[in-house]
Amino acid sequence: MKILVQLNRIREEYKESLEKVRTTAELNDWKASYLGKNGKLSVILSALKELSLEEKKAAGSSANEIKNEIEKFYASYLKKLASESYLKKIEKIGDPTLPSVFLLKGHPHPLYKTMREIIGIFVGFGFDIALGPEMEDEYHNFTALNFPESHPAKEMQDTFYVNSPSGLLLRTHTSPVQIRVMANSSPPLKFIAPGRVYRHEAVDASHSCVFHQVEGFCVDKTANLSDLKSILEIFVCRFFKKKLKIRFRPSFFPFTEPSVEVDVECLMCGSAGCRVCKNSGYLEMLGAGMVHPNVLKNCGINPEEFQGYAFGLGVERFAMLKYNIDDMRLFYQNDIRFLRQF
Ligand code: FA5
Repeated sequence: MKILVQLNRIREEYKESLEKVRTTAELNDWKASYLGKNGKLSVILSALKELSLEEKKAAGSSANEIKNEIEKFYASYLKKLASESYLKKIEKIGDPTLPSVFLLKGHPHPLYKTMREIIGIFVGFGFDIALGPEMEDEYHNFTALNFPESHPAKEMQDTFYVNSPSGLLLRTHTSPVQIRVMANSSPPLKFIAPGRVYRHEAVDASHSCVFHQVEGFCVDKTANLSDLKSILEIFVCRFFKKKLKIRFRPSFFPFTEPSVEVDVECLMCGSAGCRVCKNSGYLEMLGAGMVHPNVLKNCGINPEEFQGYAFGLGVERFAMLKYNIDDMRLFYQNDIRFLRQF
């Protein structure tokens, strides 16, 4: 019987053709080529009606057997393909049932932490916060701050000029923010100005060419040197959470008169002398003084009526002393073994 021969051929062939199937789409095509509307088996099944009852019985049962086998193979192959594609995905992403890899959690940089702490203490003392640009002009960075034309800080060796003819430069300190605030508002004023500053100078354990300062200034009718001294003493005590030896040294800044430099005992060596404090037992932490009358005048404030104090502290130096870091360069090297300790 011709139909039985055809059925036998299908039976021999469908498993072989299944071996070539690689994807679900190919598997669907494979099934359709036998059981689809015009599939090989469907065509045979529709021709059964032409046969005698006996022949119909024999061919029909054989055709149904083949149909069931194809359905069974289809279902199990579909499962196999699905699990293969799952395994491929797993290979790509790794086994999700394994314990997770230890992921480092980020945290604030020690300088940022120090800056935040310093700001917090001064805000607690009633200081507002002002910000200024890092790219400044000569007027705000030097002239209005009473720097004489020939001051060495204005030399190219000390200042990074952005574009010399236009007089733009990277600010060498946060003091220009004093000018910007005083020129735009009237006393009483009590501000801090945190930020990054730049100096064209040699880098060593306690000097960087990019570092951070927090400027502070207070202008009103009575602000005086004694207020400045107590504010700084209380600040140092709060920041280090203990009373440290502080030294006020007479100094010079064009924008303050009188001027002082404030040193704090070196905790690195317990004041015995080390490379960080250059064997002096003290670390220079900030500059300060009473705002020079010329600076007030430059900002339209009458020095006969108002007076004020100002200071500018080095954030890196405070962080070094607090965390016992003997080299400032560690802050900028992004060595995870260092940063992880904070
Ligand atoms: C000034 O910059 C003044 N503008 C500070 C000031 C403000 C004085 C208001 C009076 C009134 P000085 O150059 O000393 O001053 O720097 C202030 C502090 O910044 C220093 O005490 C030190 O802590 C820090 N500092 C200075 N140079 C560097 C540097 N190269 N690297 C890191 N920190 C520095």
